[in-house]
Amino acid sequence: MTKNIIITSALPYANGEIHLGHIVSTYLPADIFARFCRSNNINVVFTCATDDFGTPILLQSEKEKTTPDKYIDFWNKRDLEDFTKLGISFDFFHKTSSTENIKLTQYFFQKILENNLIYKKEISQLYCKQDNKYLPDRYVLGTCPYCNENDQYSDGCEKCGRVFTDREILKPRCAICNKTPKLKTSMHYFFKLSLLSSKLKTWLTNNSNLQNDVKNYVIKWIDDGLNDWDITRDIKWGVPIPLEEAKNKVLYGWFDNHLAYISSAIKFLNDNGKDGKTFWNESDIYHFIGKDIVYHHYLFLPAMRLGIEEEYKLPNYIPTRGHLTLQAKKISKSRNWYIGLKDFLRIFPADYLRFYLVSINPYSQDDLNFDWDEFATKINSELIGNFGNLVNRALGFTIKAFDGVVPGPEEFDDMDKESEKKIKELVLDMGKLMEQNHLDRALKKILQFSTHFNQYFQHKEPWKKGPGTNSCVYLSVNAVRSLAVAIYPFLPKSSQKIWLQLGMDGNVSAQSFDEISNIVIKRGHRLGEISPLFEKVEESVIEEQKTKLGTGI
Ligand code: B3M
Ligand code: ZN
Repeated sequence: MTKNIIITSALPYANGEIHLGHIVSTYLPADIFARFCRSNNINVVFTCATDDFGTPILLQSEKEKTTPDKYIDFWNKRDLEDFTKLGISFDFFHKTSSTENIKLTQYFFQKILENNLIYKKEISQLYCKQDNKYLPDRYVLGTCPYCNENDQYSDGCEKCGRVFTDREILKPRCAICNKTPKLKTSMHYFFKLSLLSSKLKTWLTNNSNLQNDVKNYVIKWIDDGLNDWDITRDIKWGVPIPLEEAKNKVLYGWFDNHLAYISSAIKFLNDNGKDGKTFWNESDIYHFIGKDIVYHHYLFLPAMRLGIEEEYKLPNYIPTRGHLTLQAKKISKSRNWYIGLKDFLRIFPADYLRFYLVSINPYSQDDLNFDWDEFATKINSELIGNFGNLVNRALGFTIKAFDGVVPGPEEFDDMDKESEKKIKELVLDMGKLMEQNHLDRALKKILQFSTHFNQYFQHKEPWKKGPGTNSCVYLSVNAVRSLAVAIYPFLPKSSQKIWLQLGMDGNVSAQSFDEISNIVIKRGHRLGEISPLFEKVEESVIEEQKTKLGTGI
């Protein structure tokens, strides 16, 4: 691993609350990875921002009779609040409408233009006479020209992932008044994506860090032929095109939004006395995304950086994960088939959600399902019954039988030796998986480790105070310490609680990850005060949650 790592999560639209669907692919994996890297003494910059521009936001702020500025400010604050409650540890949460991002976007536009990668073309655009406006992107609903899915917006299809335009969508209708729009001409700027096809293909092919299955279908899109990309919109809400002749036009949201990865990271670094641009270019760069925005991150984003001669480094990794369904049905806000993050965290601790979502979330594009019963089972049997049980038992017994003072070991028998080996090997077992982003599998290793120690404790029966009791207590308490450090990236709050119960100094977040496998707690160490870490999830509470779905409550 290198010394500098930049981590970004896909930017939430400043348009409505964060729900569980957002968390699973992007924010949680990125946070766990960021915490893991920090524990490895790497300089991590983990940034995100709200995605402020574009038609949906303009549309919604119009509906709510407020200004887009006020509207996005509200959601920017609210999103950060919600993320913080979940323990998402952004170093900086900015905005795509920030001065820094507007400047950087205009700089990219100008540079790409100078490099002859932008041309102008008069096109016909859908225009609604009733509402008196051009209707880009989400102002138009219709049928996907590739897979025939109905009720898609004119900028791309949620079902098949293809990106298209309002001229291509079938059976278009105005999203404001539902009337069929007419065509009207307008001058637009196009980015020569097609010209960059072979460069993009080379970059994708040579980058062995990208997940192969995603890479392969993106390469297939390139082989099928890329369309040049219309980067202009005839609306007022967006980054102004820095040309006198294009006064009433703005740049498309997907031209500026991913540039906020760069502008936010650099601002944060510059504000903290570093040279942000140099840091960016010397870092390993990770953009965490969900699979619905593959096209934008594997084509538009690298194409723009290639278009200015890689003045800003391209990503090394684009960890891409699947969608979340809820009780096996598609998440939908309008049908109230969704769970808001804030509401969830009113009822359950953040670490419960983190535990469950990681445990069902592989490093792949497979879709995942949030299931209330499975959630309760996982928390009650794995987190509490296995992990929490070991912590409770080992520490509780030390308090009861040894007055909270850890005894020194006796000579180890075979079982003790095997357990000592488990401690020594834990960091290797899970560290590699964490580096490779297999977070679910790393978590599984931790649970296997605590299963082992539960069995060991049970087998040794220290409450009988026979020979070997001291070794058992000594090793079990040390195993709990290893667990506290290992579980930190996943369950930051609970791991700090364990740390305090162990009577350790400072903060568990300051522990270096390779210390997981050291036997640090020695004879005579005094434990802190203990209390149960977790509370069981009651069936009645789960049933209540289920009834809230789909009822509009
Ligand atoms: N704002 C959210 C989405 O399409 C979009 C991501 C931008 S990442 C640069 O899911
Ligand atoms: Zn209309």
